[in-house]
Amino acid sequence: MHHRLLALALVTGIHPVLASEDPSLLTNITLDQERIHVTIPAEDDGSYFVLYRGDDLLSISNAVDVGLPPNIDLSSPRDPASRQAYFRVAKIPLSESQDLDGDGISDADELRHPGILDPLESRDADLDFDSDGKTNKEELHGLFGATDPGDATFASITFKTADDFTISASLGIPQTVQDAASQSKPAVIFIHQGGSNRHEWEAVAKQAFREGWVTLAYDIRGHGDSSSSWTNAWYDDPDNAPEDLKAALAYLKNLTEVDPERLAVVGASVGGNLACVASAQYGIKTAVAISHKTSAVFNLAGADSLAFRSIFHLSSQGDQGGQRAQWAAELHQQTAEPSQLEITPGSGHGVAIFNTDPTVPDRILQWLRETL
Ligand SMILES: [Ca+2]
Ligand SMILES: [Ca+2]
Ligand SMILES: [Ca+2]
Repeated sequence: MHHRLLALALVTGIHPVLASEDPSLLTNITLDQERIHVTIPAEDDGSYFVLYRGDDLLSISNAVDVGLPPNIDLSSPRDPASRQAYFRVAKIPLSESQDLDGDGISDADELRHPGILDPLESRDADLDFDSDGKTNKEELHGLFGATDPGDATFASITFKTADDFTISASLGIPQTVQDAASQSKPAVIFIHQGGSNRHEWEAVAKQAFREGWVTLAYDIRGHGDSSSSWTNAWYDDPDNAPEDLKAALAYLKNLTEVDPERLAVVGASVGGNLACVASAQYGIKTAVAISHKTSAVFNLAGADSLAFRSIFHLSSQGDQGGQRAQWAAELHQQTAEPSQLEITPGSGHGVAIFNTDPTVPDRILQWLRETL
């Protein structure tokens, strides 16, 4: 069954223009197996666009998608039961925002918080996405102005490793509507470099949390609040620090909120080495490794050959006289698609490369959006 697009009316201001009178609009309608897509080339002029659907020409009033410029791709599921459907697109100034889902939060406020709020989902208003005790609606309608509904307050938790170490971690579980339908979320583990602790990843973990992902940053044994005294064995002993990561993965897989098929590990230095080990041996979906080292990866894995896949490799140009960049490049060569390599300016090590180029975390987030 195929929908016949009998008419697409583009409403700009008060003047409806039938698509059939403007053939160029029809080039912006595409069909795939599941959905009808309407793409709109639009400048950001302070407006948003709504795709309405109806069963007859006189009542095209069911809002099915909402988007902001630029790159507006509005879509609607194809309904095999109906042979035809009518669509129109409305352009609405953000300053005259509607409340399409009637949840008491304007479309404009919902569009400004993607991943947290949905202008077509009324159940999100009374959720507390960031678990700070205030609902999303209360945050946006605060007596003294709006507060941020996505500012994670991570819970401090501990878990045990198989060899009986106690690992301390920061855990974030975003509260989203999917919980009600018991749909599980992707999860991202963050691992710090040697001599540091889990808080080095806090800013990036907060960004990941905003995406609606469960986040877990832990202290490697002998670091931060985790147990045991300082030892260098965690650098490349396969029976040491890898146990922490295995326990972290087991902990997440045990949470009903987590989709065990969509796990990522992001790490710096020894954390990056562990991310590569997890890619090859622990069945995770994707990884990000910063300032990692080829020999240490193989030592930690206890293996002579490893099949890496889906890793974003990063190093600064000058770290350890350029050796770290070489190792990142050679591990990139050994990684099955998707694999990405970025060599940043300067000589920073681990998360210090964000000081030289503060946009690096954006690309880490983008990598995770595409691969997790
Ligand atoms: Ca709303
Ligand atoms: Ca809503
Ligand atoms: Ca809140």
